Amino acid sequence: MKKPTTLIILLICIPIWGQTSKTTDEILVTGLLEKELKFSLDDILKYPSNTIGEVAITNHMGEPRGTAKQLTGVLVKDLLENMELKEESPKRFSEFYLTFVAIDDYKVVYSWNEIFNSPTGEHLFLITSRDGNELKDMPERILVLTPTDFKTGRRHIKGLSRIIVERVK
Ligand SMILES: Nc1nc2c(c(=O)[nH]1)N[C@H]1C(S)=C(S)[C@@H](COP(=O)(O)O)O[C@H]1N2
Ligand SMILES: [Mo]
Repeated sequence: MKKPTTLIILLICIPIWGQTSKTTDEILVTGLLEKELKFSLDDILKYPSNTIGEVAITNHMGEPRGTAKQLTGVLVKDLLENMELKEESPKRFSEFYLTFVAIDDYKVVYSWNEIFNSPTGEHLFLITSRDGNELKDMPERILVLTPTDFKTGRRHIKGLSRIIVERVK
């Protein structure tokens, strides 16, 4: 009886352990850019910090998944302020979109306009502290969150690893 019980516990625990251990320590910004950008945890902390407070995380059904507390964050648009798109005409910046890719390949798309030319950009954060943990101690790092979303879980990106800049065909 002992062995199967141990096996069952292991089978339950291994996937949970796997999910929570996928953190990242830097972000690479690549794609249709004049120059690639790279940000370490220390680089992120150099940008202006914003107090966010509490955000309820809801899944795609709108069901509560928990509350993220004591949040502070850096705006993605501040971080990417000096990003230079490979495009001469500002008019055509509207063709660009940024794919945020997590370490487990979870992906979320933001358009260039959404980030740099809409109220959403004022609420698109890289979280720099959560639940009393500073960035380097956050189990979800590097975490992206847009508190103004209706279903906040969808763009609650844990373990952000890359931002890929592309344009529509
Ligand atoms: N890296 C990564 N982030 C992710 C996901 C994922 O599979 N991988 N799932 C998303 C979905 S669909 C939801 S609803 C929320 C749930 O947040 P939680 O896992 O902290 O409860 O995380 C989001 N962030
Ligand atoms: Mo979800």
